[in-house]
Amino acid sequence: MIRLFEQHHIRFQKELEGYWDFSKASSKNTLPSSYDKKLYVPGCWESNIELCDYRGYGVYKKTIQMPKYGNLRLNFKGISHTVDIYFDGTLIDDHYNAFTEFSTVISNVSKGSHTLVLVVDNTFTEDSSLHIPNDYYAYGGITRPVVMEIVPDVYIKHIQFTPYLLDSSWHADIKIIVSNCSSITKSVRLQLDLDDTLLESDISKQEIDLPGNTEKAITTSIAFDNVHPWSPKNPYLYLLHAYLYEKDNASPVDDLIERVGFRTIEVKGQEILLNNSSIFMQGFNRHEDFNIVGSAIPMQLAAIDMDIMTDLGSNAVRTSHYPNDERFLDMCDEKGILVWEENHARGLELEQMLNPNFENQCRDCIDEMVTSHYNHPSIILWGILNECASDTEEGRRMYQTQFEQIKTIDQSRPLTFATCKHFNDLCLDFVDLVSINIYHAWYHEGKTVEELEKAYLKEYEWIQTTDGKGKPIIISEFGGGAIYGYRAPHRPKWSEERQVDILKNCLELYLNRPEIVGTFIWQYCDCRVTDEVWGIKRPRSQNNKGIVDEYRRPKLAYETVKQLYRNNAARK
Ligand code: ADA
Repeated sequence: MIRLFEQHHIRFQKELEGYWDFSKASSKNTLPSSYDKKLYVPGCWESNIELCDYRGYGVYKKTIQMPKYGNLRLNFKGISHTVDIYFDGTLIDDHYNAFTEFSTVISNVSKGSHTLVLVVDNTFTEDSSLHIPNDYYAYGGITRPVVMEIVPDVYIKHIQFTPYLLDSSWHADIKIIVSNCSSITKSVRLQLDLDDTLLESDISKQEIDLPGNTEKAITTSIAFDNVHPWSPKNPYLYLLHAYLYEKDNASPVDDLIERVGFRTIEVKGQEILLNNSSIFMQGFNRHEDFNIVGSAIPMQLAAIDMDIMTDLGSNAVRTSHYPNDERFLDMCDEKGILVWEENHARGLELEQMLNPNFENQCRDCIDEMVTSHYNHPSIILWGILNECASDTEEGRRMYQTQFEQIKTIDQSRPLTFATCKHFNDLCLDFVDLVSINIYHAWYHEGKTVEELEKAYLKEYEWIQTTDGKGKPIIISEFGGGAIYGYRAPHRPKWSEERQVDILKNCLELYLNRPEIVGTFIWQYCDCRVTDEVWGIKRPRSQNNKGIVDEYRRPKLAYETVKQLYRNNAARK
């Protein structure tokens, strides 16, 4: 499955799902002469028993059929974590980061068979500043869908839909990026409809001249009558369909469908407002990890996660700590689940942020995340740099650069980041909401609600002396570890009983503070961690703070969280 909705009625599109030839390789430049395995794509190579802890280079090969002569566009939704792409033996592209999509266009491809070879690398080297030994696993493989398309010389590359209210009626700014992959100037025109109703707009009368090998942004603003807003309770979605016509052609030569929702999100005082109504986000931090399939979670299993989180009474999810599979975001759009999506980074100290690749790799991740996920109404917050060096001047410069980059693409969503630099953070002026990761009952002392409250208030009062003063607060991480099946009457750490106590006391405090607008439990499910460095710190080489384990088996705390979240939802 490519998306949860059709994105093209005109453009040829085909997912390259199925077995690909596979071989390990000793380096990224040694293409194998033979392939000894077939691995299923999408998938992690760790799902193959002989590769379950393989860290190295894996070469995938697929023969593809071009049904006709034309421009071949390859769209890679996620390859973990670095890839070199060869087409008919020629290196045509490369990409870093498992969690963001990218595309490449090969012009004038003949009809018939062609060979696609992907050299995938999940090693830990200086070249990788974000995929490092960490408290989650850096899988290897083609972990999200690969899609082949045939596009005309000028095609629709992106659509950005920004809804807003003006005198209580809905409007939207619409930006359409068209790309000319030929070397000659082309003249085209565009047309838009919403759920098959033609949209009258100035762009449908515009002839657009596009020089060879350039892109152009075409913008318009449209007023909409009688549309239903998107909200968690009524997640109303519309299909925005853009058609591209070449000069004098009566029929469109390309199209792109985006699914959109009419909603606004803003921070006012110590509240976060969705369509001018105050909301409270109660949810989880969710790693994309489902035991035997690793990070390559098929949608049937992602749907199980959606059902479990909904059953628990949660209305929000944080994509800790990287951009998520867009099909999961499609599910959040349909189910009305609120999303905090963040760029890829976890717990990098200044020395790691000073890796010469770090700033460019963050820049590319942010650009790809915000551009490709822009239209999801469920995404209400952009986050960056979880628990990085926001307590240093050099780190502050990088936080500022990244927030400014997001704002050049999207001014419609509030910004935040999860800090653990308690009493020392230097970056609270950059955010619309202050988000803190606090583990008083786990890493630090403090068991009773009173002790937790004392510790929380001390930090809240400090925040009021900084640029975070008066801003809404999100408790972006809190919780404790529990080994599934470990029960002990004296409620020690790692027992399920202790996790109940921690979450009960934390939620009783955090759900009842007026300045707190969100709670994200750490974490939804147990997840595999990198054996290097983290294996010794994490029993079973898993981060065991899930409410369910890596097989989605509920722990004792499941019912406690369910009751507290559901009661809170009923009150709000
Ligand atoms: C941090 C981090 C999480 C996880 C958590 C833990 O807050 O953001 O990714 O590592 O600690 O389990 O300790």
